Amino acid sequence: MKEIIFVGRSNVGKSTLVTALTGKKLPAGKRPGVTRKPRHIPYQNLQVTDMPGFGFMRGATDESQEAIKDNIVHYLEKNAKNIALAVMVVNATSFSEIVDRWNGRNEVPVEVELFEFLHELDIYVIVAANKIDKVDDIDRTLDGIAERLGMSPPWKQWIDSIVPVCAKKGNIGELKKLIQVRLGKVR
Ligand SMILES: Nc1nc2c(ncn2[C@@H]2O[C@H](COP(=O)(O)OP(=O)(O)OP(=O)(O)O)[C@@H](O)[C@H]2O)c(=O)[nH]1
Ligand SMILES: [Mg+2]
Repeated sequence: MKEIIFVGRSNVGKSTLVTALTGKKLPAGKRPGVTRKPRHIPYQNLQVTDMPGFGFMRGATDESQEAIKDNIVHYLEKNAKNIALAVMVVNATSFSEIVDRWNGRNEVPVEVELFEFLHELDIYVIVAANKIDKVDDIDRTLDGIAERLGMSPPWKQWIDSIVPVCAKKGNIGELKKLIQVRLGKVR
């Protein structure tokens, strides 16, 4: 069965978004590190996979955070052929700031690394800019996110690949449309 995979940093709202999409109530929470194992939910004639988040996790050692990241990479490599598309969820309110902080230390930000890795595996990626309810200037914020992922602004040039969402309020209509369009192409 083909799958749609939801990936991203911990606490960005992956599980909330999967719940909004599938109707299946999943554990979500204020603290990072709620989802610890890939969780599969039936959706149409395929399955949606809610992945653990990478990065900071409350109560987890650096080693176990690294191990979770390795597991995600391994999972993607092993299942790449079966993955119809990936939804990379980002927190629209903090994405650019985090990326700039890493770049300032001459490190490749994990989310940028993941984005490129998915492309290397030939997996189509839709970037879902979540928590958009907390953003004042949506266009400016999305321009900044697109730019940091190598998509030159304005973001509206990339409407097949980047979409604002509010998982908490269930405002995910545009994401649903993008998923449908993409699935129509791979089926
Ligand atoms: N303001 C706002 N908060 C949101 C939105 N979506 C999710 N959240 C909140 O963000 C927090 C984390 O949500 P989760 O769905 O658990 O995030 P996750 O990415 O699955 O986290 P991990 O499983 O730890 O990786 C929760 O407190 C959610 O209520 C949104 O659209 N807007
Ligand atoms: Mg989760």
